[in-house]
Amino acid sequence: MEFEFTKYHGLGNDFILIDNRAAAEPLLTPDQAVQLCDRHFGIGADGVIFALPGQTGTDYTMRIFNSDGSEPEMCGNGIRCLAQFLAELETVSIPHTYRIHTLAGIISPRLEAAGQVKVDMGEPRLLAAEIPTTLGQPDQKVVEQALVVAEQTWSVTCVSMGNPHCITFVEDVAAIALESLGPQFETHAVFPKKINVEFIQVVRPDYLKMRVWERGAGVTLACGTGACAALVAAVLTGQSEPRAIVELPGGALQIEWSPADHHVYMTGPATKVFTGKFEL
Ligand code: ZDP
Repeated sequence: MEFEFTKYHGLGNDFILIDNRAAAEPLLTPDQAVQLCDRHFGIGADGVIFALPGQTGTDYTMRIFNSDGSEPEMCGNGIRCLAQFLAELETVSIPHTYRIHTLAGIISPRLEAAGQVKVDMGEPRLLAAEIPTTLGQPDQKVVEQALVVAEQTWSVTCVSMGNPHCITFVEDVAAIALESLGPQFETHAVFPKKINVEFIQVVRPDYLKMRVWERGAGVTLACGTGACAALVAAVLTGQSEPRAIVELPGGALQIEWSPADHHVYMTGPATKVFTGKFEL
């Protein structure tokens, strides 16, 4: 069978987008997604995103498979790409807000001028049981808890943006051995659903630098949910203002944890790269 796809990226976090509006289940299996994400034997991407019909009164449903075939609840860079993809399929006028059903609840990306998308990411979830992690008490926040990884004790803060994140503040993100530390955090026994791993350098209270190891995808150039989780962790630990720029290897996102409604808002670009066809 022949499939059409469009390749998008959000700050170098790249995805294969599939028009799945005519069917309620993804047109591809997780194994096929792994094959397509392969950068040597496939198209190459950090994940495959499906634009499915809406559920529970929403405009559309987003499903995503990571490059290892696992299915995360949410994807921040991905939902900006999905919004641009849908806008192109339907030709909408700007600004336009979509309500998208995800495994992390309803998320609303808003298309703005100059290819920017501002996403209402909802409220962060902070209790240990919600992350989930067995660090600390289930009904308490996980803020600056000691965690031993690679024979070193790290002070970690955990935040769920629908998907789980473990944030560690460091002096210099460039000095972190991400390739070796990332998988050891990701698969640590205290994280039953595994974890996305962010190392953050606070440059100023309104400017954070981040490097990320993603659950199911490894080192990526950017992670939208991770940038949101990092800003929340920086506010919880008194290091940042509620609005800051988060600089990732692929570029910068503007993140705000609104004191008014406690939602996190993420603003950044989503860029179309090319369209193509493949056969499976
Ligand atoms: O939670 C996970 O398993 C992540 N790998 C999902 C993807 C997150 C993403 N990078 C983002 O931008 O939020 C797409």
